[in-house]
Amino acid sequence: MTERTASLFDPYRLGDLTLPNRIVMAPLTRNRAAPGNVASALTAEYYAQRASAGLLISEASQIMPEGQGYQDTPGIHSPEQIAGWKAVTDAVHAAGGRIFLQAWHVGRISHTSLQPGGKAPVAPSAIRANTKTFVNNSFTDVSEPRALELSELPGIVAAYRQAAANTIAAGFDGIEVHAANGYLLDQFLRDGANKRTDAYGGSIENRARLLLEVMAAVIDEVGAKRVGLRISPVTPANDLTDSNPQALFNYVVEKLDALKPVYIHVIEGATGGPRDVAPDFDFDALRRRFSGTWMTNNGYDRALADQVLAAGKADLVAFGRPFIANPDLVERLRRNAPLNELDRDTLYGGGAKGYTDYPKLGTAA
Ligand code: 8OZ
Repeated sequence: MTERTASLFDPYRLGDLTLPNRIVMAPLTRNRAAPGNVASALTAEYYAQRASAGLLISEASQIMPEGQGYQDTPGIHSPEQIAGWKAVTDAVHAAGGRIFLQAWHVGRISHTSLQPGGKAPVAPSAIRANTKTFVNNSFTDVSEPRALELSELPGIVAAYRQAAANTIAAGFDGIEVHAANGYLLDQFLRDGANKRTDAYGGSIENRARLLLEVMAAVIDEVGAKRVGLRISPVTPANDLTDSNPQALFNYVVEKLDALKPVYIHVIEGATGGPRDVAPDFDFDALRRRFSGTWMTNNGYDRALADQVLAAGKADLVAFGRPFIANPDLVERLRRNAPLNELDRDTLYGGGAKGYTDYPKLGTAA
């Protein structure tokens, strides 16, 4: 018998879920939450339109008020937010799909105008990032953060645990912990942003401590089969640097393997940008350290996805921007059909335009 290599269109068993294909919709920030940072009926329609993906991952959603860094991003901490998301997950399930929530704390990538009481955003250390966020309808420099006290860290872990419980209460199939792109958990990991001298700073073991505690708490709360993780080992996003990302992420992935999250989702390269920003970084070294599902992302098209699946370098492939403009991306990839073009002016904020109005194949534009 000849063995056929995996295809994007083969089903895949992820924990207790059967995905009809290997195509994942990556988390995509769209800044369209209703007042109270609640996912709206339009958001339910948007995700339901994309339910043919093997798995949908929601846009990043703050686990607590302090975790917000951009205007109009949804949360997963209030009863209204849980109810808003429940309507989304119901719509996705009715359309035959599966959806994880991406749980987010921005740390220092925020602005005082979004923080409770107008206070400083929180971070591992009081070091401002040289980057901008989107508040009051304009791009604005992020605020100077304050360093979290050691005594506050159990509260951060508890907020992730509560967010995981809320995620399941909202009907999601699982939760993805966002440890990528220079946000709070990534800030703790990296020595460019983490200058702490306590048990959460200094050595790689110490810098990885908060992430590993969060993962252990979330897994304890909802079960490892419903918990994934996103990392971006080499991205320069949000002004975050590290002296030795290979050693750091080799350690992180090795430790995570013992916790058995259902997947690790890796952004290969600069988020939304070049895949080859760090040509010497060995992503295979990470994969070798993890026995669970390996999900890759960043700049994929069908040819590249076919190639990594055939080579056994990934189990699932996440597509980001192509899913914004192509609700039926799965069918278009299957047929090698042309893709709709992305309208960059409607990426962040606004209403249905550039959100729920991209045409499917065979329907009028
Ligand atoms: C784009 C705009 C704002 C936030 C990320 C959550 O990079 C984001 C994000 C992306 O992970």
